[in-house]
Amino acid sequence: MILYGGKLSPFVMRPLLVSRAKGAEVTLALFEGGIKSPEYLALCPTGKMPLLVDGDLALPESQVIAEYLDAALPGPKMVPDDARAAAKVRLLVRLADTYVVPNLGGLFRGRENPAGVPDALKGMGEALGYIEHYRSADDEFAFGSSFTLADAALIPLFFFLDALDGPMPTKALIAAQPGLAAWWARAKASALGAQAVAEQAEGLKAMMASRAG
Ligand SMILES: N[C@@H](CCC(=O)N[C@@H](CS)C(=O)NCC(=O)O)C(=O)O
Repeated sequence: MILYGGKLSPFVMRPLLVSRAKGAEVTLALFEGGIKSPEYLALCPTGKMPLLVDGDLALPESQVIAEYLDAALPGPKMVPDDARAAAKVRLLVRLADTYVVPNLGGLFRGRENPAGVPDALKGMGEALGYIEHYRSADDEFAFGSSFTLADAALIPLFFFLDALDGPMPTKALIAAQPGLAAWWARAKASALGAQAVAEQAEGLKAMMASRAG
């Protein structure tokens, strides 16, 4: 199995985290020729990362890959068996993808489009509020007492909320949600979270250096 993509991408880090949490880290690689090459587009017409190749299966979309790895790899299950608990895990992921991701895009594009930043900040504050609403504040992990698909989705997105802070008050948005803030402090201090954050920070530094040069 090869997972194509770079570690800075929250969508690449999501399935990578799932594989690590299951104790069976997938091989990560950059696609030779890049994600806009005809060879890549033949496997993945969206031209986005990540792409998982497992034999004759070429699977795009981070959450689909994460669910596939959960089903295909040995190790602890990333979705609880209980139907209600499973729905809550999937809800947190869906809220992240539907509300956090688009606003993160707005914040990330802030340098080129500063006019879009206030709306993105407002939207991000609301998105974090939705997640706070559906979490139990005393849950150790995003949901419940073990690492799930929800942690795998949220950790690499929250990395950017820390990283973008300064010119934009993104840490304050987290602090406004006490349960989530406590989760994030625990998540980034955990072995899996600290590794992901360090790797994304390295990726961000490399991206900034390439933009500056
Ligand atoms: N919905 C996709 C989003 C993937 C995505 O947007 N990946 C970005 C990297 S963070 C990408 O490949 N962008 C390149 C492009 O759009 O040209 C997923 O969950 O996998």
